[in-house]
Amino acid sequence: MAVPLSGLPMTSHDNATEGNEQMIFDREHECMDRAKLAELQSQRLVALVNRVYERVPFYKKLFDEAGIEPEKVRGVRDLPYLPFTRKYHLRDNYPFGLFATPLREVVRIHASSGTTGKPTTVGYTKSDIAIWANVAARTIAGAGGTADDIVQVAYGYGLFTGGLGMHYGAELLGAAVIPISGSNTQRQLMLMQDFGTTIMCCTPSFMLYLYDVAQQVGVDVTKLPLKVGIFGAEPWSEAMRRDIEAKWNIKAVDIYGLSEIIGPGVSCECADAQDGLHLNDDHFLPEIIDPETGEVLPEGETGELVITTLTKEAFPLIRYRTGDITRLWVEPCVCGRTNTRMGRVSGRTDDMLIIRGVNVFPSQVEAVLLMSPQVEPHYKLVVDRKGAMDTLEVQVEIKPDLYHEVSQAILSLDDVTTIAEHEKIVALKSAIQKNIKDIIGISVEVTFKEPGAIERTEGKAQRVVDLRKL
Ligand code: DLL
Repeated sequence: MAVPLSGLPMTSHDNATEGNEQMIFDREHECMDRAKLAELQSQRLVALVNRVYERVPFYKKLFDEAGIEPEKVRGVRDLPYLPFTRKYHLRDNYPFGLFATPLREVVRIHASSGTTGKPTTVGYTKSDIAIWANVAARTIAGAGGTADDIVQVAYGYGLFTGGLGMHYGAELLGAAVIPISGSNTQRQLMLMQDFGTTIMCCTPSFMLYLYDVAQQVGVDVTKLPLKVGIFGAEPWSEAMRRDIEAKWNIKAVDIYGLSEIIGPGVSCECADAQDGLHLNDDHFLPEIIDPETGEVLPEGETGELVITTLTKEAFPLIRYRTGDITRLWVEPCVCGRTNTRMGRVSGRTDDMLIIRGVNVFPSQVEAVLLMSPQVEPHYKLVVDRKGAMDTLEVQVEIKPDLYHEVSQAILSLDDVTTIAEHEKIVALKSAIQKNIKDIIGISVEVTFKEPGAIERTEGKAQRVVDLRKL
């Protein structure tokens, strides 16, 4: 028997029936009999494989090289034989080479960080946007949201999928959306008070930061009508959940997604159980593989999450390696949902960092550093968390000739900038910081090091030191 979420009003929306059943937005698909679901997934997979083979030259080549004949694919059982797709395939086909529909059918384009200078592009048809709104609405309903709620969307709006994804989901649910986007901390707090926000959507670190600011400006957050937060887009922990829940006196649920697959809404915890993220597997077919061998792992084992988009038109992906480490299980939840559950993302298979919700690859920082002829490609990224805020220090070696011009003391930059050498160094520092902000989208602190100061290794360079304790 499902346990209703204490403290939440049990108001109804279109799919409402009895008790906490009203929290399930798309009962037909979220609570499907697993055998029926497998049939649906199989039908969708067969259609998808044939569609991409016919429409996307990249897939034709990929399948031909792997000896896959689309007409022989019969269903989900054949999935492990299909080749993987990876982030570099997106980069190699930038910007629209993997689209499976003509551009005239595309109604939206988003993008996220690529491994180098160029972003990875994703496109949506009208039907894709409708599916996205549906899965996002499922997540908000699962968190306890209804048409009576006021949803403050403090994920960024723009090329990032967070803002618009949650926005469309909340509207489809019939809730009132406050599309405030990220930042604007004081205004966030003001609107939470004045508009009576009941559901907050943002990164977990931003929610902690917001709390600190509320303390500073004297807002008693426990008096707010806020009841739940839908937090994701970056890794966080059970300890952070407890901290947020205690400070804000709310329920905090974990939402997962990635732009390549659709954006937020791939999976999300229900507020009833907070026990695994319900993965919308009628649209996104998940597998867990051993990242080293590529072999599919049995249910419950931890490995890399691989997703096949079963229904997307403009930008379908076959066996996309997300790089995210997690596990999957299929036991039905106390909330009544039968879809696959996914554990918290516990890490990455690659070196992607998430700094204040922005995905950053060390190679992107390197590409920006290389734009400055005065520095060497020897660098180290030091990530830390000051209060609730992630910080990134970019330590980079300066070229020997410039170093000879300026003394080591000047490199510390802790003096007044009166002499010419100082000014030169200060200008270089701000130029690099500005380039990183403009190109990658995050503020960093650049620290210059003398030539040879960054440790050299014979094997893979250790570029990142992550001091955050999540
Ligand atoms: O972060 C989409 C999103 C927006 C998800 C809002 C949730 C809420 P990308 O910018 O493409 O998309 O980044 C995707 O972020 O592969 C994970 O590594 C990480 N990530 C997303 N959600 C979580 C989470 C959005 N709940 C990448 N826990 C993914 C841990 C997460 N990592």
